[in-house]
Amino acid sequence: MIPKDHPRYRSLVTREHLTECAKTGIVAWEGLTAHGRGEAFDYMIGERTTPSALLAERTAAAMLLSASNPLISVNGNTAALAAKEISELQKTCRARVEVNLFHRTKKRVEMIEDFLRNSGVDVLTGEAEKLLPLSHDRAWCRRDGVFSADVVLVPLEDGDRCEALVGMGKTVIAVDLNPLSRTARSATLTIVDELTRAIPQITRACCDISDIEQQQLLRSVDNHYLLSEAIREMTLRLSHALD
Ligand code: PTJ
Repeated sequence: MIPKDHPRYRSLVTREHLTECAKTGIVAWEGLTAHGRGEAFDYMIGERTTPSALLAERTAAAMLLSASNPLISVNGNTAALAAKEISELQKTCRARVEVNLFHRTKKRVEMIEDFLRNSGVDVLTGEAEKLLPLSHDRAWCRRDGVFSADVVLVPLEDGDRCEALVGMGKTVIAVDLNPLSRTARSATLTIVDELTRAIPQITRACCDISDIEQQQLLRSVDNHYLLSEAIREMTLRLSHALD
């Protein structure tokens, strides 16, 4: 039992939730270590949405709203952490949602799809095929899923698929607290923010963005600048950590 007045209450409750989800199979056991890496980077940005992350989130909203076929690709960690938030974003930007897993089993895919549906997400159904140029199981997707999307939001992605999707000419938006990861560096746009803060910020931006702001953001996408800013914000915070 985690006491409500524990200074790390939210973090501990999240860990407990992810552990429970790992026991049921929604989260891969490897997903727990991935979460730990994310937590470490979240410390470095001060567990808040930084100015550069907010700019990336508003740009992501502009990209999703201007897409003809937007898609949100969901894995185990994303479903466990942010199913409700994904449902809200889907309603706002009319994106399709598809479950794509690295540690893929048919049972896990079905379990995560049901979990998302119970949170109000409209999840793509139908047979997946090995359609992406990858040697691992992230190659599996549906023809009307990631394969045909023009803009793909990929929270907590692995670098291989991110590179493959960019190589296929897609606009790829990553959410990754690690600005040094291959995913972060190869995506069209990377949001260096914690998933449960990032998704609601994108949804909010989808609701209040003007046409003028949308056009401005689309004209000025610069992932290298956003990653440099994220690293600068971390460095600044670290250099004052013991003040
Ligand atoms: O459910 P599956 O089978 O598809 O597997 C999912 C995981 C997450 C295990 C798989 O995609 C994986 O191994 O991912 P990586 O390569 O460890 O990358 C995950 C990235 O997400 C890391 O760079 C973390 O820093 C980052 N991350 C972890 N938790 C969060 C996060 N970024 C934002 N918000 C988080 N909560």
